Amino acid sequence: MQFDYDDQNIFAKILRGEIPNSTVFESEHALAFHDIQPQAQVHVLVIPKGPYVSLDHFARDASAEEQAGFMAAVAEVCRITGVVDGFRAIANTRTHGVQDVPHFHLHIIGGQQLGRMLP
Ligand code: D5M
Repeated sequence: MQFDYDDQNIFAKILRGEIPNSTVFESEHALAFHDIQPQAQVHVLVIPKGPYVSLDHFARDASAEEQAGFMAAVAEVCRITGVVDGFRAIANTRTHGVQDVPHFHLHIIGGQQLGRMLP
């Protein structure tokens, strides 16, 4: 599978500081910020700083250090947002997964009781 990264996507612009974001947590390898269209009381996006299009791209090509840094950021977001009663983590991927922004991002959604997901 060929992954072609478009560096004009909106999250690439956020990473370059070209457009603002509401940062929750930042580290060497990851940035987490509030989703602009929140679907629940907590809705944070965690993105790697590297140029990865999707979860499968990141899982295949990111270094162990980048992957560990990303997962550490997820843990920090969970701690900061206080989702002790649970949350949902979603990585919409390509067309069937209805991915709008072609830079890998994990939605962390919670802060309230969620409904069951349908396909
Ligand atoms: O959804 C992409 C998500 O990214 C969607 O929930 C809106 C959010 N979004 C889009 N632009 C911004 C900015 N500028 N700040 C914060 N959040 C944003 P997906 O279908 O998973 O690709």
